[in-house]
Amino acid sequence: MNNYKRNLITCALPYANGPVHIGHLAGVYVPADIYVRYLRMRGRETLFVCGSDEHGVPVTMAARKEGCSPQDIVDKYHNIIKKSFAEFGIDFDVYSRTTSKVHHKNASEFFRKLYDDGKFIERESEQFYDPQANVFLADRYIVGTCPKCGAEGAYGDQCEKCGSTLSPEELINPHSKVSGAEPIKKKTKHWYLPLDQYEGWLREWILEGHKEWKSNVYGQVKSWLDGGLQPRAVSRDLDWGVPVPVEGAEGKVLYVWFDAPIGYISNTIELLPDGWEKWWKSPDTRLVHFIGKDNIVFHCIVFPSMLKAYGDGFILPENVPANEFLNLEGDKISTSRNWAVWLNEYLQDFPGKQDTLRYVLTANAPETKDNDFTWKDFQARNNSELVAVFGNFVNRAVVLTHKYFGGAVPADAKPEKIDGEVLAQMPSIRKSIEDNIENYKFREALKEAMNLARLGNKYLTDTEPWAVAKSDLDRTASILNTSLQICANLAIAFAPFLPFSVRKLNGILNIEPMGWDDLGRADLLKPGHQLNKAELLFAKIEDDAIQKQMDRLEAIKKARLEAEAAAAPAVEAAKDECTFDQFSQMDIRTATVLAAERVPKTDKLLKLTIDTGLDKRVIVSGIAQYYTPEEMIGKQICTLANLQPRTIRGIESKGMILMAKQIDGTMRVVSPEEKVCNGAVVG
Ligand code: B3M
Ligand code: ZN
Repeated sequence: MNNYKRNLITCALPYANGPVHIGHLAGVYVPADIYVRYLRMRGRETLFVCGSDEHGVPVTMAARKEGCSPQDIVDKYHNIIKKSFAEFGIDFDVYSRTTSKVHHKNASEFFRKLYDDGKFIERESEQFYDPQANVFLADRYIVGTCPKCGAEGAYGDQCEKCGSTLSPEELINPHSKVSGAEPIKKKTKHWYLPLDQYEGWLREWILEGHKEWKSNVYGQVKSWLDGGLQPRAVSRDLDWGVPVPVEGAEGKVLYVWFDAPIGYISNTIELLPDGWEKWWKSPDTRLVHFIGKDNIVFHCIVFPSMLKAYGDGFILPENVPANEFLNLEGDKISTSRNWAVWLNEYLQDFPGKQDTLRYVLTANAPETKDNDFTWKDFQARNNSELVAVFGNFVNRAVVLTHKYFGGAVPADAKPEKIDGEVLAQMPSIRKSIEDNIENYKFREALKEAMNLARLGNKYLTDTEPWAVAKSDLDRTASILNTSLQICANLAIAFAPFLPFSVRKLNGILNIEPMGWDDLGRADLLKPGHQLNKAELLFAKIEDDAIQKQMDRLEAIKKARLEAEAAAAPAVEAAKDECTFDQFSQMDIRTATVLAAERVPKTDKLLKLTIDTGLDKRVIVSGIAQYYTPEEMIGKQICTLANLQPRTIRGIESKGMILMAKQIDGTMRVVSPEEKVCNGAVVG
């Protein structure tokens, strides 16, 4: 355990532009909650801070889509999100919002101090502007045809259809989402935080000082730093946000990623107006940010640089255990495509089953790589782990105690070696749970807790107290005593993970919640202690409930595919019919590019030497705009091998390579899905 006096734990502030889904829960909120519950059980002074992120373009976009004001949007979703967290037992000390008065004042003062201290640079730049609506346009507010896949409605920063990252300049027929007008470029002034000035300091603090950070986090920070940091604009031309508190900054607000992390501080101030400083400015406080991988740069580079620039004793995060992403049934979770399991909807379909979701999301947490949530796995883990192992064990122990001993914990009347052996494993399980939680390995920690339940379940199966009871009640008493001690230990081991079930278990065992230090003890329940009646901790999930969820997703996917097909871009007109013979006359084969070089004095041509399996030959191909020679070398391609040779720029070209031409005219080579031998006939 660390030696800090207190722990300040924050969770990324979710954008209040939609409800939260299982991806949020798995990546950020459940792990943070487990961690906080654990620290509290160990008697550590801990503050758990979160709130809604209510500024920025995502909110104004949602308002436009739903035809209401940004304030309406954030009011609606802030409440839905806050309720979902409470319902799932994510036990924040404060859950506030960045539209609060306290935050506006705090963020504004924060900016002003950096401004007064000369920490910003001012710069003019050209930004996209809607000449009809007279507003500057964030990249997301510019839409057009995707140059990569031809989809309509691609955004200035990304095409949601093909996933390509774009810049507004690349869009075909760009127009403003606000008025439909074609955007123009216009000069505007903004304030920048010169991150480049913090590079050396960041290197030393993280790359030298925090080699223990998770490799995904450390690696991302390293590649940002190795790439060189640029000054970052901290203001925007937008009418929604914290106004820039500087004269001559009308119509400008703080960039959402500048104000949002300050929200952690504001929300602490709101909760503890007189006591917040010890949480943010004392070296005795350990700050840990729980976030998703897309937030790493902001929490490891931008926000720390802001705090450093501010000075005044602000502490920096001691760790930033960011997780990767959770997919849903093999596809990326997406709010705009409605590909998600929303927490509010989940609870309508599975009332009371918060812990099942907490369990499955932790058991499958995307801690080191992206992971997939499937409804079948959800059902299997509920039925064969929670119900069949943990629930079944507790239920058997309690029911048998009622049956043979009137529900009173029996004395350890006739111990045998196996009892001691089983109980002796508890301290090492405890140690393993601790080590894993303290290293942010929650899925491993949960597995260990489940191992304790497995141990108990197996012990009961091996000792068969129901059979022993026919001849030896003293021995039965010992078996049940041992089993009940394990049950009580389970109520500690699972408490950080499954708070609802543990509350129920404590009720059944008729005990108060215990501290972490009691875990591993074999005398938690005294002989004679009266249990309450048995109740099932978990209920089986039937096939039809799972089918219903899968059908829902299937319908969403089908609707999307149909909509995409309807909106599909025009393709080249169909060609005339050909006969099979005509087709089979074409000798199409796989080949590997051995060498590639530009044909001198042309922009378009590459000279490729390829191995066709039949021979090695030279092909001149018009792909230099799409591929560099280096990219082509080693690639496996398909070639029309029996095309009549032609001389191009004095080079004899034998055959051609197969290319897919997209509607914008760009080309990609056609390659076998996996490597095959050269000379394989394609047809
Ligand atoms: N709202 C981004 C996100 O949900 C953002 C986090 C802010 S944390 C200060 O990905
Ligand atoms: Zn696209």
